[in-house]
Amino acid sequence: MATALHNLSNYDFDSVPDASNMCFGIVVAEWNHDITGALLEGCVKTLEKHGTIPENIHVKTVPGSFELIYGAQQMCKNDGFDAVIILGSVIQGETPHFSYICQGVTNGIARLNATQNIPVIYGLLTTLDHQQAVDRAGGKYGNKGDECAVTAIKMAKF
Ligand code: RBF
Repeated sequence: MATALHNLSNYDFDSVPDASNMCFGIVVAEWNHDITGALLEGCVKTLEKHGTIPENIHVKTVPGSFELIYGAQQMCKNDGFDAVIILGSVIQGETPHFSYICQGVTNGIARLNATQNIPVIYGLLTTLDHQQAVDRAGGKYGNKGDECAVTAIKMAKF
């Protein structure tokens, strides 16, 4: 959890397996692109820090977070990937849409994890406002993209 006590970018480097032979698919939502762009940047940088070569990081975009489910499902069909990462940012608005999207994506990604053969890493920021998202996309609580990269490497090794 991203609290004042936990920075999403802090982790024990030596506890992360070597990722030089790993291949990843990343699906990024275009909604709130300032946030999702920062998540992607952190994610790619961290994968490369652990040895993944740029040619083995395959990025695709989808319009909004709801489409991350379909995007991830399509990527799961690629035998070459060791893990798939979804990156999105849902910010609460004035309609109940926020809850429906968050719940839909969460359930959809959970279902993929239970039914597909590769891990799908859940990089969805669900925040009450834009500042809370900025704080977790390279701001004062670190970058959720870094955390997702580390999780993807560990789950690929699993
Ligand atoms: N997609 C996001 O990734 N983040 C959002 O904060 C977000 N808010 C939305 C708010 C409303 C009122 C609507 C209609 C859509 C929103 N979407 C958002 C887009 C959604 O994930 C999806 O792309 C569209 O609903 C089309 O299926």
